[in-house]
Amino acid sequence: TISIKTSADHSDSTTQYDAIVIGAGFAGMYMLYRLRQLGMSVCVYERGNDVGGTWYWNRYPGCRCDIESLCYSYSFSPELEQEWSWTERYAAQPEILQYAKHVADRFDLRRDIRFRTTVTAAFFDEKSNKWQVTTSDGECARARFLISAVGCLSSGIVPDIPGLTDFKGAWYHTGSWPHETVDLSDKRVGLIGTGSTGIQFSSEIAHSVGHLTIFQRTPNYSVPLCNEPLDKKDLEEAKANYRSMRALCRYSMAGSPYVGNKKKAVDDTNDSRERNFAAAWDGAGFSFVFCYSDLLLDIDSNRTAAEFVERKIREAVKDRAVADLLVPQGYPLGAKRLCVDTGYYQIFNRDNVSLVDVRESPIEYITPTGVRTLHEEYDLDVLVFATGYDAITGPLLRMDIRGRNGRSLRQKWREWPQSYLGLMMEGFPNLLTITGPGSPCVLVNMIVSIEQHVEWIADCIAAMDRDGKQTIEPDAEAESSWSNMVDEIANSTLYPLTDSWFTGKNVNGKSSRFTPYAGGMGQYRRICEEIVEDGYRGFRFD
Ligand code: N01
Repeated sequence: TISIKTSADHSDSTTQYDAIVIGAGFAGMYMLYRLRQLGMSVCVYERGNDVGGTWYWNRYPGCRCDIESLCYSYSFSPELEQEWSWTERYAAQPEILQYAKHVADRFDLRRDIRFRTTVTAAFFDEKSNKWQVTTSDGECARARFLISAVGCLSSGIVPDIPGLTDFKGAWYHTGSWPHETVDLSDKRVGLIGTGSTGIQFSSEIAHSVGHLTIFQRTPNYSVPLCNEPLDKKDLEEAKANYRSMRALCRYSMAGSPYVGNKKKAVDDTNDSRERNFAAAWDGAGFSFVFCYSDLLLDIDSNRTAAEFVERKIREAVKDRAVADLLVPQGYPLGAKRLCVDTGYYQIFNRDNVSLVDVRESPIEYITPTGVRTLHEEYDLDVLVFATGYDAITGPLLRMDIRGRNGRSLRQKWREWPQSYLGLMMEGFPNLLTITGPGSPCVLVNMIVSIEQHVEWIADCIAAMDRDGKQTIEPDAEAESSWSNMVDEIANSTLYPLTDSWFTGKNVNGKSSRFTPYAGGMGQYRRICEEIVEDGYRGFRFD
């Protein structure tokens, strides 16, 4: 068997570990915990000052998770589950960050995390079968396993609009919001972007700013969050039933305990459909999209939901011309990730909120005092970019990763980010990607997705150790047939029918493919289990 060191080996000038993990968000923290249980020496590199990943960086006003807190939390420790008490049905960012910090303290994780350190490059040395990793402070370290826990939405995009450097006011991207309080009261705030982030941000600040100008290119479908405090009784009940709830999440479609309606919307009567949509609108939050089984599969069914949401938007927004602009057109509900809000449409009834259609009147440039569109100039004190992310592959390709024969991941993924199970790539032995492209990742509750990958990786490493294997790598055929299947499943859904960060079309020059595995969390988990039972079918060990 392979001898596993229990502490970092500094015997040559490059520090050696058994495993290097990139990122100390929810994925990296749990990976560290599991690798330590295997007795491995581990270094986690984290570019932030603390743990939390997404929830460390996204501190913008209104930031909140739209997956219920009781299931957007780790399931691996029953003690942790019992001692932590969520205060709201949907937790706000500060509470989730507090939870991440609590986990780091409770399991003493920080001593193996190198904060303020960005991994810039990694190459696989075929002679030693080790990964050599270079960091922003010029250090090198080597490890047998390189595990990416970089997240799917961690590479923010600020659009290249001329004049931004001349802007005299303050500007921010929501994904790197300052730690100190940003005083927006009485300010003229401009917001570019109306995805999940822009919708949360604007709903939160509209009441307290001087004026809010929202520059909208594409209206989004949004449904009410229906957040509420969790009282003592709710919590006690949830804590008593954690195990059965987690079991439901693990084998569900979207990693949540919500059991979707098996009925198809097209098969329902108008009256019953209206009642069903109304009930989902009044309580399901994001799960609105599962209130029929075929809303993401059948365009006619989808249209019934879209029409319902359109009626709700028109009921909420008094000014007809503004409502016209807010109603999404020409793409299916949920094909861009469904947004979830608290009073978003209502803010447009306020005198201090205005909506600018930048599809009709594009932003031409940023002036020292505001934004100039084709038809008008807007004076602003603060400009906020809620303009999204180079998603899923972006955070991986930001690093110069090179596998066998010096081949880079950027080259490999130029056309299409092929992987096996979203976990590994042919030509890149012992590189494992938690929630990589080709896995359910962003389509499901991320924590459920993360835990499944982390556990699969830890079990795989333990099996390799038992069998005396040094490296693991997928076969080219297994990788291409998996990637083709991911593509086929995507094409059987409505997701590819619009441009979005799901398809990569939001990034100039990015190859456009719908990369997440859309077959559901439960089905994916079963496939991973079968592959292991089948002796790690599709993988090669040396
Ligand atoms: O990013 P997005 P996000 N000029 O890409 C617009 C998760 N999340 O940060 O659609 C003008 O969705 C762009 O317009 P268009 C969640 O999974 C979860 O909001 O390209 N506009 C779009 O409106 C989510 O889906 C939570 O025409 C420009 C917006 O910017 C994902 O993160 C909360 C532009 C970008 O929307 C990403 O959401 C927040 C330009 N040059 C986020 N460039 C919860 O849990 C871009 N846009 C609740």
